Order: sequence, then structure tokens, then C-alpha cells
Amino acid sequence: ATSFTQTYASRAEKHANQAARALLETIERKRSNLCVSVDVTKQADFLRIIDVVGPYICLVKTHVDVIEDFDYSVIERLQELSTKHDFQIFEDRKFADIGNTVALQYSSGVHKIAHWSHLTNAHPVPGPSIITGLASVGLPLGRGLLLLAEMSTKGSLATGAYTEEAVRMARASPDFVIGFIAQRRMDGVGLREGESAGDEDFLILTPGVGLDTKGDGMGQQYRTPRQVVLESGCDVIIVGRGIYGKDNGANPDAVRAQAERYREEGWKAYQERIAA
Ligand code: 5FU
Repeated sequence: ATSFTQTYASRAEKHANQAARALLETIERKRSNLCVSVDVTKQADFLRIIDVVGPYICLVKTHVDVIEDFDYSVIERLQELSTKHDFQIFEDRKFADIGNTVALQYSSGVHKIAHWSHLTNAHPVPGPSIITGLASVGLPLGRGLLLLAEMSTKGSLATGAYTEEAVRMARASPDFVIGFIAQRRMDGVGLREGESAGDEDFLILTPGVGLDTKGDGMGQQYRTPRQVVLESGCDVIIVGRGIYGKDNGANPDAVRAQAERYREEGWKAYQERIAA
């Protein structure tokens, strides 16, 4: 069986990277492949939304640089919530610079991302040295990296040969690169003649997921959990505004209801997939 039909639990057993294993185990334990993206600018909103959705998710995705009243206590609260509700943390930092610079951006500054974020991601545009730079910080801490092989936005340049090169870069660093931000499964993509996929198992985390709208008027494009997980073989659905709405999650009951709804849809699609 390919990773398309394997259970999260069986994939967890075989994964060499600690962060990948932890995520797969969390998904299985909580029966949730839902990641909530919490893109709000006030600590209070950020922490309230996470406390409400916590029971229904495997992963919280952050953009810590948009929190305008940020201080490091937000991270401590986030870590407490991660323990309380049993979820992993993914800072969607989208690193894109030379190895030396990304190592500094990852380890240092105000946010010290490597110290608390189990997963982060990078654009493959600088080439393999971006992985070397980030791995020098992240590997000793047991972290995992996702490469942006594709994007959800209209007109994205991350297609074709670029996507294939991203997968080749990942294949060359299996200890640290655990998968992709992408819109579909990537097993075997970009293999050259004579190469085989072996037992590679990339995790596919997919943004651009929404049940009620097709886009946001700023280039975002939404597909349903069923399209993403069952039809395209992705592993984790990433949902932001579909869950916390237009009012920064002011109504906790509404946020909870949406989180339950997306968890249910994502899990149903997965169960159909492994039965295929
Ligand atoms: F890499 C990507 C991508 O291709 N599309 C995205 O939408 C990342 N994202 C992120 O997922 C984006 O930065 C938001 O944080 C989130 C989607 O939020 P939404 O409210 O569900 O549209």
C-alpha cells in the first residue's frame, strides 16, 4: 500500500523524524486531521480561539509576526494550551533566504521560532542550502521542515518543474524534510529515470480549505476537505477563516461548531480514503 491508503498510525510507526511521528500519532489519537490557522492580531483573540478549537485539532498553525501585542508570554500560553489539548505547533514562517540568514531567523530574534514550533516551512527558491541552514538549528531540537511545493493561490508560480525540484530537494534531506505544503500527494513526483520512490512518505499539509466559499477576493482559492483528502490524497487540512470567521472568533460557540464540522469532514474523507 502507498501512503494514500495507509493509516496515520502505521505511517507514524515507520517515520524516522520525531516531529512527523508526533504529528501522525496526534492525528490518530485525536481522530483529527484538522489544523487550525489562527491569523489574528491580538494575543487575547489568538489564545481564546486556540483554547476553543484545541480539542478538535491535531495542529495549530501560527503567523506569530502578525500579533501586534506580542511578547514571549504568548508562546508560553500557547505551549500550555498545546499540552492541555494535545496538539502540535506549526509556525508558517515561509523562510526564503540564504542558509546563514534563515538559521538566524529560525533560532533568534523576537520570536525564537525553533524553540517552540514543532514544524516550520520554507520556500525552495534558494535551493538546498536553505535546508542545510534550517536543519543546523532544527534537527538537534527534533523539529521538522515542510517545503512549499505548491500554493493555494490563483496564478501561483510553484508549478511544474519548480514543484518537481522541490520534491527532489526534500528527497535528498529525508531526516529533516518531512513533507510539503501542497495541493496534492507528491509520492514519486520528479523521479528521474532509474530512481524509485522506495518507501518515501511525505506528509502533505494543505491550506485553501473551506466549505462555504470558493475564494476570498484576494487570490485565495478554497476546496472542500473531501476534495483535498480523498480526491487529492492530502493528509492535513488547514483551515483559517472558515473556522474563526470574520470577527476574530468573537463567538466561541460558533468557532467550536465550525471546528467540529471541519474535523468531522476531514476525518470522514480520510476513512473513505483508507477504505479505497
Ligand atoms: F502556503 C500557503 C498557501 O499556499 N496558502 C495559504 O493560504 C499558506 N497559506 C496560509 O494558510 C495563509 O498564510 C493563511 O495563514 C492560511 C489560510 O487561511 P484561510 O483563512 O483559511 O484562507
